[in-house]
Order: sequence, then C-alpha cells, then structure tokens
Amino acid sequence: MNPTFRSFFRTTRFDALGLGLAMLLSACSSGGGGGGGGATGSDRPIQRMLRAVRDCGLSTDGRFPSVSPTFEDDCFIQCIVAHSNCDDLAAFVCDGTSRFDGACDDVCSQDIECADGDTIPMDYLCDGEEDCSFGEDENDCGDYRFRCEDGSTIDKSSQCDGEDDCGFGEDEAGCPTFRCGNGLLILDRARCDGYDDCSGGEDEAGCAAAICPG
Ligand SMILES: [Ca+2]
Ligand SMILES: [Ca+2]
Ligand SMILES: [Ca+2]
Repeated sequence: MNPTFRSFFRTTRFDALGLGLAMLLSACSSGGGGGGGGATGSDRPIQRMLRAVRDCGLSTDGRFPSVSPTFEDDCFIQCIVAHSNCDDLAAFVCDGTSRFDGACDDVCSQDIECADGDTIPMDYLCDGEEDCSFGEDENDCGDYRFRCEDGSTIDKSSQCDGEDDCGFGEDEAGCPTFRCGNGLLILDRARCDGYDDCSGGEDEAGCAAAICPG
C-alpha cells in the first residue's frame, strides 16, 4: 500500500523549518522548472508543489492534508519545486531528501535587510515579533499569521486547530467542519491527518497517497 501524504509531511521539513521573503522566493524561482512567482494568495508554494507532485504521477487523486507552512517553509518548498524535475520530486516525496537541500537551505537562511540597513535572520520574518525597527518584517504576513481581535497575531497553523489561542476564541470561529457517519462534527483540518477522528475512519477516506517506485 502506498504511504499517505501524512508520512511525507512528517518526514520532510515542513515542521522543522520556518522560512522568509519575497525577494528570496523570487531568487529561488529563477532556476526554472515547476515553480515561479511569489507566495501569494491561493497559489502558495505548497500548492504548486502538490500540483507538481500530482502532475509527475507521484500521488493518487484525493485530498492532501491541510498544512500551514511558515515563511521559511514556503521559501524552501518554492526553491525545491523550482529546481526539481519529476525524479527529484520523487526523491523528495518518497525519501524526504533532495539534492537541492543544501542549496535551498542556504538561499532560505540568508539574512534579510531591514529598511534601516540592519539585517535579521530569515526566520524572524512573520514570526509575530517586530525585529526591524519599523516592523516591516511583520508586514504582509497574512499567509502566515492570524490576527486576533486584540491586534496580536498567532501562527496560521494555530487557526482552526481546536485550541483557543487568541483568548476569546476568535481563531476558532467559523472553522470548516466535517460530519462523521455517526453525526459527530469534527474540524475539517482533521481530515487526512493520519488519525481516525471519526469512529469509522471516514475522515481518512479519499486521501491522496504517494506513489513511490519500488
Ligand atoms: Ca519578526
Ligand atoms: Ca487555535
Ligand atoms: Ca483524521
């Protein structure tokens, strides 16, 4: 049986990295291949990567797990996809490694220059703390941060995760749900996460699986 993508997401660095900045994303994408463009709106690097994986015949049809990559993750993913052919993507998906790991790590761990000339590490971008003197490292972070009513921000991955992170539950308001066969409502992000949240496992049905050689 093919592995589902939960194992892919757990063995690659989606949780381990935290990445940053449009100029680096464009630098990453200059190598041609399957990538291109910045991390904007609905066509984020993770979605481009999953599309490329499917186009290369490396996954079955079905739903991918929900993930909320950080800025650094997105830079790394963008870099990998921009440079990878289908064989490279197969190694990345099936083995969790890429021949571009080192180069992409280098690109995505560069320091970023603030407006005043100071530099900050890439992983300070969109981390919720203003590290540049004008706070520009926290601008345009809507893909990575959720803004609570009190103006503070939390990681996007904490939105709709079942925990009240804002204090008044606004990060858990209006979250999409999925109804199990027995009527139980679960959070939609629990689908295809590798755990049976419905007693009959319906939330894990119809999920994409990796197609790996051998
Ligand atoms: Ca910051
Ligand atoms: Ca939450
Ligand atoms: Ca589940």
